[in-house]
Amino acid sequence: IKPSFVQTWGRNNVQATLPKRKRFAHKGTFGKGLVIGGSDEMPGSVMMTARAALRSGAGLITIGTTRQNIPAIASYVPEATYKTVDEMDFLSDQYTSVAVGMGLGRTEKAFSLIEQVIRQVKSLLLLDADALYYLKQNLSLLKEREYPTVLTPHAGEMARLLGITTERLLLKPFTYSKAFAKEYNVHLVLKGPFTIITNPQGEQFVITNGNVGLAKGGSGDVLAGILLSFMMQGACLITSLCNGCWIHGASADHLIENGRYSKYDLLATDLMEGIGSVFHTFS
Ligand code: B4P
Ligand code: MG
Repeated sequence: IKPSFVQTWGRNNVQATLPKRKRFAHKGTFGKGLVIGGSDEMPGSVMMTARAALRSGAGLITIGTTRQNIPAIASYVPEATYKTVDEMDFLSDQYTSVAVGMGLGRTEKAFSLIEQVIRQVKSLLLLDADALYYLKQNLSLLKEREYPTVLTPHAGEMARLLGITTERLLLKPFTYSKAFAKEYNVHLVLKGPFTIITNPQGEQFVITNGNVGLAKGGSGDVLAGILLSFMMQGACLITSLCNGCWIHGASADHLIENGRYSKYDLLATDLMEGIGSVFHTFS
């Protein structure tokens, strides 16, 4: 048996690869990102994704959501610009990276939007939540994409994509991740107490920080925003994903270790202040 070693991505890796903020940079230097999500019933996710992206260094964020949602979201993320989902033109609008799926819902309209995004977006694309749900019946679309695609399932979502039970997936999460990433030519972030990141070549890293305070609705939406932001800021894609996952876990650890919150009361929106504190620890 050939042993396979999976490297843990830790603080030293982040220190060595974190994108630098150059003195004469402008907002365009840090990318133009689009977050598509939110429905009239679930406006919160897209708010958290967009705010987390801006808190993690993104230059410009546009939110694509329903018209009715915009006033509420804009009061939480005034730094973003807005488009209604009907106004978006994926072929002509140029974004460095796009994230889709958070709180979008599972209606025919949502699924049609997700399909358009997967087919037409010519940049880095992150699929989460309802976009992963849609993908189950449409996995072949991934093979047609000419630009990198990132999937961010938790174990339940990953098991569904694979058509197996969560228990079975968790017996061999590295093996299943590698096979899937290779077959569908995607970067895969399998979230959980240990988060496994795999690229289409089958290289893998594991993130072991974070804590059970993150086991609460919304923390995945915050992660999607951090990842989008790192994707927008360039660098090798797997490095960006590893750094984003590490910062997410470290933010939760920082807030709890410093007594700001506990594993019981930590909320996903609290992570926004943790992100800044973690960036402060890097020179
Ligand atoms: P969903 O509706 O899919 O939950 P969600 O909106 O995706 O939550 P969110 O986006 O905030 O969190 P996510 O897990 O993406 O839930 C629908 C159903 O799926 C529910 O019935 C739920 O019980 C089930 N379900 C959810 N997670 C499952 C799982 N892992 N296995 C089986 N069924 C599941 O992102 C959470 C983030 O927090 C990730 O970054 C993760 O790495 C981190 N995190 C969570 N727990 C952690 C821990 N103990 N330690 C460290 N990090 C942790
Ligand atoms: Mg989620």
